[in-house]
Amino acid sequence: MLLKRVKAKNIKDSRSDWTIEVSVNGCKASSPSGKSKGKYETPSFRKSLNWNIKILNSLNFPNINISSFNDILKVESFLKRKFKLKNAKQFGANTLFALESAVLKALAKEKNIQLFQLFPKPKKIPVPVGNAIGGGLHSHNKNKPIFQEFLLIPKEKKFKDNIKVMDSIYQQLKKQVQTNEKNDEGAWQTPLNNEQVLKLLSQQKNIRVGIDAAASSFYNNKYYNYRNKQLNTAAQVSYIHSLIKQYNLFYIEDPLQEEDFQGFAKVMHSPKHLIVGDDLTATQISRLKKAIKTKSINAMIIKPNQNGSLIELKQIFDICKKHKIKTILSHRSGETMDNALADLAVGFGADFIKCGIATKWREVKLKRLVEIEKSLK
Ligand code: 2PG
Ligand code: MG
Repeated sequence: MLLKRVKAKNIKDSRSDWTIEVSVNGCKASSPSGKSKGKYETPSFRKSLNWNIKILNSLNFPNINISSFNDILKVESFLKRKFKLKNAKQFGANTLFALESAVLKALAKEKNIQLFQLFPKPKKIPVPVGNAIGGGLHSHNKNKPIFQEFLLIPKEKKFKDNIKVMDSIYQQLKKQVQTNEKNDEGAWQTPLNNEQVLKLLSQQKNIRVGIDAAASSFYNNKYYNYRNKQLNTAAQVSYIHSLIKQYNLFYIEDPLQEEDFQGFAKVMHSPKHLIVGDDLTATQISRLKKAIKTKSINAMIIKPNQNGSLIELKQIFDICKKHKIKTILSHRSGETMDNALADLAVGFGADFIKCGIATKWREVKLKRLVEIEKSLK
């Protein structure tokens, strides 16, 4: 396939913020955007959204022949040469990710196969990690839990059944959280505090419980700031340990702030619990390598638009597999209607996918996985 007709425009995401949509040979792809952004994320755009759109629309791509996933490297090399970049990511993570996904969609279309089939032997369907109740930066009510996400991780065999379980618990929770407002990711907003929410969740049947503390968002001047208490690092580590024990937490994302590899290592205590890096690792190879060296995590959030390069994303999956780090491919809090995340999760062989439970932007990804699961049989 020759890379022709590359166009870009701005579209609104689920938060009504502007983001980029790229089309290649008529196939469209877009990038989401985050709010609780990691300090080490690749910047979304080179100069600005509008600059990237203008440049893409005026760029003459030479004859780049794409016949496999790895050929997107040719697109990266072209951008590097053209804009004198050390790394194609400097073109802007959101732009690069949208461009590369659009290239892959166009290639799949030309080959008359589905996006996930561009990858070797795609077989495994990831387990969903669903945000049921929210607090932190994604929620807009006055009294809210400090932790950003309270997550449901079902344990049925089939993806289709997993989302049924998630959905029914999500609906039941609506009655118990004292509000029916949804936050940025479609999770219920609530005036309850961390422990009250965890208590509710630990009473649910057939489900594992998780949190994304997003601890950088309430860390200030060496203290973790809660409604009625301030904790130093040592106290935060014991607090997290006590929550793991009391509420039988299976999944704990960003329990400490994004610089604290040592703190994460102290939280790690049993392979039965996933200690997940998100802001800590920021989908960067160098951060992942450091986390491996310091034994800080046994699972990693991977957000395509936090890096930009799908080639690097593949390397990240490979490193994780080699070091037995579980992988969680993840959406952002500001999402688009693009469902490529589902195909990428299957293609890369992700262990989990975090893409919410409710609202149309999240549902398109879940539905796509149900479709893929059916077609794999
Ligand atoms: C997170 C993400 C997605 P954001 O912290 O895991 O849930 O949030 O996209 O705002 O960075
Ligand atoms: Mg997170």
